[in-house]
Amino acid sequence: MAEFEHRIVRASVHEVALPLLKTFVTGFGNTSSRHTVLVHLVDEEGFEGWGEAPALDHPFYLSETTSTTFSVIVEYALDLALRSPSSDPRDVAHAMSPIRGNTFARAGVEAAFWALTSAREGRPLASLFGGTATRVAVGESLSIADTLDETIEEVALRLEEGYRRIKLKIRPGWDIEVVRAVRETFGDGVLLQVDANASYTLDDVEALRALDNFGLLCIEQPLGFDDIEGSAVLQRQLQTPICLDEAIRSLSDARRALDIDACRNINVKPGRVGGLVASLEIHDLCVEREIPMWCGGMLESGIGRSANLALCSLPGFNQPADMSPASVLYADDLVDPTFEVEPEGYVAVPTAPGLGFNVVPHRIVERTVRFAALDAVTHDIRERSLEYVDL
Ligand code: OSB
Ligand code: MG
Repeated sequence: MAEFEHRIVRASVHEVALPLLKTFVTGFGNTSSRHTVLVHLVDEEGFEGWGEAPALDHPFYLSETTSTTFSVIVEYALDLALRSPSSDPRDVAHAMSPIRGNTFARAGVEAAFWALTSAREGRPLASLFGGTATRVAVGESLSIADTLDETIEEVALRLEEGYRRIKLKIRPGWDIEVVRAVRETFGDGVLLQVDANASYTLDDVEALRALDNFGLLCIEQPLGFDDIEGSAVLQRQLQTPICLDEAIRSLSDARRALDIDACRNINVKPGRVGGLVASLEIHDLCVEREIPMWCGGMLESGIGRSANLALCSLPGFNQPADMSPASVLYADDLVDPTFEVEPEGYVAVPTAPGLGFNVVPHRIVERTVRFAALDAVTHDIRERSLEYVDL
């Protein structure tokens, strides 16, 4: 890729408040406030790259939070990335590899370098990844609701809008009844799956086995967030494929899980696995082992979603993605125009180089609650008053 070094003249980090329309309710609890972290790079020729590090505000999905992500990027990840021998995202990912864990932080920085590289080379992100699909089948991930009627109503709306798959969030006490109600109302033709977000234990095998009767595509992360071994024990007792989300935070986690049959389906989120490079490696592993896979979501803004869409253009992403557009989640998006779901349930893969969408600088500036810029030469952190946030 980059044969010669392009100097980054500006690197900044923004914590941005996103206006969530309603509380997202899952097996790990409620998400009512959503701040995301953005990385912005500008090189000496004026090319820019945006990346998103979409950890949640709280440490109840995984250990990283918006705050830890912001700090690790500002204090460590950006400095290592800027010392990389080249700005090729693979080199950048390697340069950040001394950082243990903190996958969202590393992924956000790496994503900005991918977008920058794409802009410089004038090639869409999807083509840099080697992806060929021009559109991505999408599904919705439905929050746990107060009543079954509410869920039925929302499923009806999404199916009418064309969404190609429904994922119901479940937890003990909100599982078999909601799945049965959706199957009884909409029939067996609907692609349906559930996501427990680590809210069951091996003592709940009977409740989970009861779900085998509903022809689900998968049961996502039934057991503890890091319980790969337990998942293998459970998979032996279930017909429905287990899909791992939380428990796979690297290529080696994915390999370990597949080696012991802890899952037969994988949800790939670039933030969770440490970046797009790791996502591509997990993709290749799943293709080699013929494991169905799909791209999950972290309620990203259009900035993070655009990289996810490019990733989904690869052939191994053979099940619908969690890709509800901003119109479902937020009052508005950080990109404009943003994407919507086409009537047949697809979203187009961006074709323009860079992010493939135009960011709206004034929305980012207005919603930035924490900001830091790195000195381009010394990499010293220059935390500035928010009054000076400017793009
Ligand atoms: O478990 O897949 C999950 C959102 C935040 C954290 C974890 C998860 C989710 C979702 C939402 O299910 C998917 C989306 O981004 O649309
Ligand atoms: Mg999940």
